[in-house]
Amino acid sequence: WGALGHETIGYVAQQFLAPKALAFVQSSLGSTYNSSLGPAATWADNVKYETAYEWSAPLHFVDAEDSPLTGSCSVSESRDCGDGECILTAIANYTTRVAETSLSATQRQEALKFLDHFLGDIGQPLHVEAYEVGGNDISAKCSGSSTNLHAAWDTGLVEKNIDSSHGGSPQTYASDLTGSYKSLTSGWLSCTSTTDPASKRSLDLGSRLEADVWSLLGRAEAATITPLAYPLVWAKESNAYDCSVVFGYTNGEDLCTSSYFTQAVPVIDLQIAKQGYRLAAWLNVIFDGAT
Ligand code: DCM
Ligand code: DCM
Ligand code: ZN
Repeated sequence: WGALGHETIGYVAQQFLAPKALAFVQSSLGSTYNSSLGPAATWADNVKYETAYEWSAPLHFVDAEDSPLTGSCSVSESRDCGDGECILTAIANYTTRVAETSLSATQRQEALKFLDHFLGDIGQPLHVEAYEVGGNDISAKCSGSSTNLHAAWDTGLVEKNIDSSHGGSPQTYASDLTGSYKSLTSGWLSCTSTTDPASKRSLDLGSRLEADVWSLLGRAEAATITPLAYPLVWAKESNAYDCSVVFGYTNGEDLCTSSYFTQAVPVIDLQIAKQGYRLAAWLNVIFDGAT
């Protein structure tokens, strides 16, 4: 995703943080980022072009060597992330680091900013696809401008959607999404069948999807987080869209002014809302789950 998509995901997540996760986010990010996952979500994209952070560029995606044009979509950790340098392992790594109290405040802030960003990117179908360099090598048109398929999904389609339906603002988009998807969120967290809400102690989410967050916290308390399992589930879910809407354009179609746009928008809305909610749930498990 581009800046607007990432900021929206951060703003969605910020609404659902449990007390300890919220306290960590606020003090770690501080005034530089207005104490919020929204403004901090784009940091990882800004630094990847700096020499000092070049190493982080491959961590924004996983090149799934599947075959979306023949209807065969899949993600495999061994096949697609064999060198251990992809978004799956990055999420596992920064999950450990954000909670590691022996690291410096700067290192833990960096881990938080990477998680804030990578839980977003993993929901973008073309960040979970090797074909034509994740669509970067497929030329496309968006509202009359020349672009490529990847960039259309990162920015062109998202901007048109935010401008035409959400007042041009990522904060407004985030609150619109939170309202529309409230009843669906429990399914977004489930990826194993084990549920054990062992001890519903001091977490006070008020009306904010308390039961759903607790069902994940319960699993974590019972079994500890398995850092790679969840990212793989999320990756497979977004990769599946590469076999439906993503490559379903016709030649020369303007992606942002045609039926393609109408089909892409519900996927973009869902993926952004879902990853925002999962980011909050993830941080809640890390910071509030073990109390
Ligand atoms: N930082 C940032 N934006 C940048 C570069 C760095 O917010 N473009 C943050 C990341 C670190 C801190 O500032 O937490 C110090 O970064 P560094 O160690 O790269 O100087
Ligand atoms: N990207 C991707 N998969 C790849 C290569 C790149 O998802 N195999 C993403 C990262 C950026 C965008 O595509 O969001 C553009 O990449 P770059 O800046 O490397 O051209
Ligand atoms: Zn990115």
